[in-house]
Amino acid sequence: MNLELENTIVAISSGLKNAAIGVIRISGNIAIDLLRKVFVPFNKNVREFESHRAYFGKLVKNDEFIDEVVVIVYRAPKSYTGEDVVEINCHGNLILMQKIVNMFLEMGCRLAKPGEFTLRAVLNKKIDLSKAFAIRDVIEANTEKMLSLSLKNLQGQLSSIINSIKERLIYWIGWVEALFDFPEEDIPSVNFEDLKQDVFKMIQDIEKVISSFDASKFLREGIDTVIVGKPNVGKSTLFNYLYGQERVIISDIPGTTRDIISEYINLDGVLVKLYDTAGFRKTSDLIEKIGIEKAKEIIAKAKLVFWVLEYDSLDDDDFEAIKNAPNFSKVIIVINKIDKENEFQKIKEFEEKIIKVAKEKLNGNDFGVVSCSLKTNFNLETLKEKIHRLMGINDDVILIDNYQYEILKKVLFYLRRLLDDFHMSQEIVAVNLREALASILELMGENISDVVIDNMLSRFCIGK
Ligand SMILES: Nc1nc2c(ncn2[C@@H]2O[C@H](COP(=O)(O)OP(=O)(O)O)[C@@H](O)[C@H]2O)c(=O)[nH]1
Ligand SMILES: [Mg+2]
Repeated sequence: MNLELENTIVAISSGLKNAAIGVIRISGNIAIDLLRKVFVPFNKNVREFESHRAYFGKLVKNDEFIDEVVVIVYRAPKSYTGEDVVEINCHGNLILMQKIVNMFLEMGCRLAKPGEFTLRAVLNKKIDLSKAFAIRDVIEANTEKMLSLSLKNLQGQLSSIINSIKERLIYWIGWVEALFDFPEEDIPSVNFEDLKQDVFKMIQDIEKVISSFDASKFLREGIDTVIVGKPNVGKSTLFNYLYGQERVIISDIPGTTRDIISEYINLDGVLVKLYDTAGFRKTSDLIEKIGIEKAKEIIAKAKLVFWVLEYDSLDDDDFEAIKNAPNFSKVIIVINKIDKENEFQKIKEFEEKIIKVAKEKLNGNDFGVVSCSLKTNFNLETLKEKIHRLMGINDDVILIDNYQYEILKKVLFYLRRLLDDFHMSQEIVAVNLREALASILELMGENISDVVIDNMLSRFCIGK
């Protein structure tokens, strides 16, 4: 890909909508010269733009007044991109903002691609790639949880782990390669056991990050979640409870819900796409049959399944409902209507029976059990906690995306191979260390590939 780094780029950074204020960003070596041509400061004493200062004035092009604006100039290398950057704060009218952008295009700028300012920041080593991805995540976060975790990466959580591994790899490469060149007495008195121990620790650090991948994915993409069960157990009541309002018709007539109903729901910071389905039972009703078939399709791709049971009742229809759950999905077994039982002991016994049955009947799925009453709202908070716990979502999650996951797996591969082949030769150790380092550099954006560039340019918004 041709990055055309010599071009000065321009874009609207504040979003393509009308708002009180709009921000236009320009980055590149002619940015400040161009500003000089069209900006007239109200303070007559201003001769030259100082870095990191705001100037109030007007934009004028060929004697035409464009807008009153505040401009901020950041001189290279102390700017977001590492190049000269100008930020124009104008009135946030879309037509006006486009006019200003056009003005700069006519003077020789090029329109920035999405994410191109950030890409330049990476290429100019202002930030590393994990921080660049964190910036994207902060901008795109659609729940508080996602936001707080991406802010952690912005502050360097992931960067510091990767950076530490990078430095240790560099140290060990230096040490091993020195062994080739120098007699042993000139080399620091560490030994191969220390190297092994440290590689082992690196593997553990990376495994910890990788273990967050599923949770990262759930947070980023939302969780496809389906409520299944036989008729009348309380599926639609559960849907309405989680949705927070009456969305689905609830009745004691079995077979009330026939179509699939779905809504996006923010469950304590986690985005869930929740599906209510028709109850599973043998039926001659054509519409109900179609509903059940559709439900099976939804279950087949669900990441999370609520299997709703009614207290003290378990039969073939219950099992039919869960039969199509894929083995990768997590299952929360909701034993509903426990308000019908006064004796706590009996509820406990039923729960135990269900746990036993679940171990037999599920395909090894991770599952949790919650006994509750959707009528009296008893124990419903536990239900939400269970979702977080089962999906691995907690404050320790380190957000990574597919790209980072794939590279981390590569690093793991080389480090594990290093340990496996340790006895063979110093050369083999050195080769594996070097391969691991190359992947780590790729991860940090120091050795940036076209894949990363495409990834960044396609997944960022314009102006960032
Ligand atoms: N006693 C009791 N009744 C409930 C509870 N939850 C739901 N119901 C009732 O069970 C019936 C069936 O509920 P619904 O949500 O339509 O079940 P669905 O067919 O599985 O969608 C309705 O009359 C609900 O009011 C509960 O916790 N306790
Ligand atoms: Mg229903």
